[in-house]
Amino acid sequence: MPRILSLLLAAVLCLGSRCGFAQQTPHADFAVIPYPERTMLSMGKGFVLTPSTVVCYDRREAGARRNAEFLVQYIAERTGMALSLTTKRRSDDIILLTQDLVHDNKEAYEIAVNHQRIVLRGASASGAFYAVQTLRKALPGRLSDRIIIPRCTIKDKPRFAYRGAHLDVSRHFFPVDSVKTYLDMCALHAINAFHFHLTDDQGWRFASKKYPRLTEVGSQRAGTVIGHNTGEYDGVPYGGYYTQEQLRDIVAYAAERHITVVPEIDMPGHMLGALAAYPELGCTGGPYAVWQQWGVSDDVLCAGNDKVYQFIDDILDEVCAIFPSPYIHIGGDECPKTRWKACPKCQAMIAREHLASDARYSAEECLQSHLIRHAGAHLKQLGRRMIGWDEILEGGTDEDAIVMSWRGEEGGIEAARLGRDVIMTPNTYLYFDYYMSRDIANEPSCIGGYLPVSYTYQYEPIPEALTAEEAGHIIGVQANVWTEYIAEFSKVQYMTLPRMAALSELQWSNRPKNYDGFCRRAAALTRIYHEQGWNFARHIFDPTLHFLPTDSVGTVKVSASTFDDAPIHYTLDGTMPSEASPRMTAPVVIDSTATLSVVAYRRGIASHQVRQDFVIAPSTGATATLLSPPAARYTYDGARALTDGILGDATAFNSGCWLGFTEADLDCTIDLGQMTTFDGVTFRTFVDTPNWIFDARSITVEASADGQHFVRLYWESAEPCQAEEQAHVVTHSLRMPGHVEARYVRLRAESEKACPPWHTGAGQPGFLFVDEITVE
Ligand code: TNX
Repeated sequence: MPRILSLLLAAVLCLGSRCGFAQQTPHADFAVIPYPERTMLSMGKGFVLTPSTVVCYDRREAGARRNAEFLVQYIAERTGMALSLTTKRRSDDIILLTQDLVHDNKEAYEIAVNHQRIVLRGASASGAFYAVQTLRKALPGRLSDRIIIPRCTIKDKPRFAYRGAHLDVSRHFFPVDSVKTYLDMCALHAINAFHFHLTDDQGWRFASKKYPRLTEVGSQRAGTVIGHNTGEYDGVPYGGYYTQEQLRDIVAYAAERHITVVPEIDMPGHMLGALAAYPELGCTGGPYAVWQQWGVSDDVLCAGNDKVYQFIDDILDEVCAIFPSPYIHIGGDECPKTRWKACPKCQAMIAREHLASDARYSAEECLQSHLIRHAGAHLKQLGRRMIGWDEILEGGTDEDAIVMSWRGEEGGIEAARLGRDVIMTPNTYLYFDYYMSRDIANEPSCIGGYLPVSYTYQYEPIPEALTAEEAGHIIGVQANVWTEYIAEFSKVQYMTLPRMAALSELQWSNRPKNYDGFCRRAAALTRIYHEQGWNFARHIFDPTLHFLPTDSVGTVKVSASTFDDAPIHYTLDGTMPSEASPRMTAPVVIDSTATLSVVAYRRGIASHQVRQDFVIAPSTGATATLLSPPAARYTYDGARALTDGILGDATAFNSGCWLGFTEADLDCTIDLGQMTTFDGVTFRTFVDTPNWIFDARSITVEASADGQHFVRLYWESAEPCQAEEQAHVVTHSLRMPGHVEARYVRLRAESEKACPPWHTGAGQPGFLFVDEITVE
């Protein structure tokens, strides 16, 4: 990569001097997002783009004219030059679009630049479209009537065939123009599938001719909850829907940008929008209301009622008539079985269809799979394939169902092993409704979580656990934008950009990762965001903290960097660093409780302030070793989190600070480095029973001088949890029987193996979330 850059620079400088241009002549840079597979720069003159350059296409090639129009538009937006469009070839001063690349991947393209012409050659209209996007992104983004395009050849193709971005228009509604802007955002990032989440508990947005009340009643709610399900409502009626004509317009707009609109009708849960309109579709008959709060409702479609199956068929017929997508999403997520267990019709259906429980699945889970299979079979008759969230695995799935793995990667792994095609969209990396900074006080309010751009960028969509054959079932990658806490489209953009750039790299590029290089390219891409008037987050410009192994227990060692080596200044008292504050040129060692604050300055302009509290105990920085692993999706950087001086925050279990154990226990040994006297051990747990997270059922502490022979110092046990407990932190301060001298401390905390009978997960394993163990 540095070699390519320096070559590029050399080529450009050489070009500049040969042609006698001043060095400031703006030049294109093909280090774009997604990063092209191969870029070969050559010596010699490049192409000089001027207003006399023409864009030429072949009128016999379908979609060619539209591609050419896009290119003319982009060049005008990025440079101010208005080029003309032609079908007449000439030998000089021309950008030629063709679709005659011979390649087995229809989205592949090549770009060849010499001093006479630029040829954008796609293996199809889509391939040519991606060539156009690459050239667009390579342009310098500066008003100019002379731009040098370096002489080069680019060969590129996508890694994954399905490259998705999702938008929830139910929780909040976004008008057609916003949806089109979202499609423009997708196009810029070479995304080819728009997952349109059209229905949910909070509003039905798809106008049905056969069931008009779905929008008359189901698209409107009486108000919206204030904050995080506070029980207070704003009382402001809210609603909206798309007519079939508008939906067709969206489909056409997407198609011009080589994007398939994949509609989702979420069933059998998340259906209050429909139930409010047609209460006879529910188990109790209602009355129901379009939901004003967030979460998972117990009221779902009645799976024992033939009318419901008819409703599903009818709606899918209408959906398929509007959306030509080969895939249709039927949801399938988060469907509580409470109503079905008590519903005579559902129970009769279970009996009639012999949907008995087995070792793995309950009868109600089999009933869910019965309903989902019905939808899948109907879609098949219509020549379409069904996509569902990973819950469709419960009770079994049909062979051609496509599974979207959202609860981490586990569902995707299971599905691939079963031979099902999979789209990876794990919430741990690809939920753009999660916070992208830890400094949530200075962020617009979000649903929770912690998902900085770097997490998304680091994600590898093919799990290591899969064989090559199983890996072949991972057909794509997608990110989701749920909008419970996103009421304005500008906030959709803020949450999405530039995380979408990281997504785009995962979806398209197969090159080795380099986060700093990514940030440099993303910074260039933000100029297009800016030109387009799109709101975007600026965290990539902030310093990144690096937590280094410490040289002495009782301290932490931290460094900070930016992708462009902008100077970083810091303070240790939590105040905003100014350019007069010390510069962080080497790692800082912190030996007492402090707040580190770092800021990057560029031409006098400060980045955000990145702050980190450290609570230093005598054992901070000691090596922690886990004897049983946390759940893969709650492992993050592993055991080091337990002694890093950073306390898990009290707002969310999935903020990246807390290690989450399920089926396994916390079993951790801390090496204090030398014989140490102590009389207390403290550790913290995060309890949040609605999210299946319980406190420890028993705690054991042992100590050892040699790491081999341990002596038990402490033991306690606790009863099962009696009632719902909202998110909170419990600090377990354990007093040892006296002063102990040891080098190794082993702490075990047993997780809840069976959720208590009153809990929705009764009998199934719960979670234990732990952070920061100290020995003092
Ligand atoms: C889970 S992802 C949901 C959505 C929520 C989302 C919030 C999925 C299939 N279900 O209904 O909006 O979490 O992050």
